[in-house]
Amino acid sequence: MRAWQRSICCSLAAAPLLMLVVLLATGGSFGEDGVFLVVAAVLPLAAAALVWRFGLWAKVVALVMTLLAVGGLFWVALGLAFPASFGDFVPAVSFLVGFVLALGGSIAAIVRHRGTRRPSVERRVVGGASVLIAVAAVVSGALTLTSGGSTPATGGTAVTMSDFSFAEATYEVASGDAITLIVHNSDGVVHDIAIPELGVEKVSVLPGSDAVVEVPAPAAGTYTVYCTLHSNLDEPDPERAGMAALLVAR
Ligand SMILES: [Cu+2]
Repeated sequence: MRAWQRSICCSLAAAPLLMLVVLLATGGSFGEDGVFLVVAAVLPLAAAALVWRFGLWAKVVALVMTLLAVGGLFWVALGLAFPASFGDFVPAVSFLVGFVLALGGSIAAIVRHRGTRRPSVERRVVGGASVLIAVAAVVSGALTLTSGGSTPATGGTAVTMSDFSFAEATYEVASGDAITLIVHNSDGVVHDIAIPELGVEKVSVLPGSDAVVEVPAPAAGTYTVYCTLHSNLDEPDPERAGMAALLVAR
């Protein structure tokens, strides 16, 4: 297998594998997310094996699979916004680099005639890609280590997020007074919190960090609290919405 093919495999497969490691290392359970991540890691490896083994048709298949990977770009865009979250940022960079290499490589493999290979160009591209991912990993690792572990905030209702859910199904607060939520994220990836019915816009919570969320005095009632990244905002029932909980004001 040629260098750029290896590089594509590694960077595309590394993204979900890295997320899986972060998920398990931070106490998350394997579950559906784990299965999804394993499948996502195997797909680029299978595509590369096809290209390596077979001829033009396999290259076309690889190109189609690359285009399917566009589906993964939504969380890439998301992860790139959080360099201080290793578990989001580094897989995103790795995936994006692998995607660009795969797209360019697949097209070049189909278009190019035999004997017009440019090994020196390929080597330089692959080298540059590796350096880019390594720099992203070092910078993001440093930012993640320095941003987490700050003095825990106090003086409000504690809300903990772990294993892609809220620790409690229901949070009870007093109605009629403004309240403060101290939101702690014990996962290895970014979560956020929003309470649309109370006009509380999403606040991001970095891995291992706290966020202080001010909630304007709620009237007595029940409100749905969402992590907008991992839930369906159109679903008021937290059981079905995904990463959501209830805020009950009495
Ligand atoms: Cu979340």
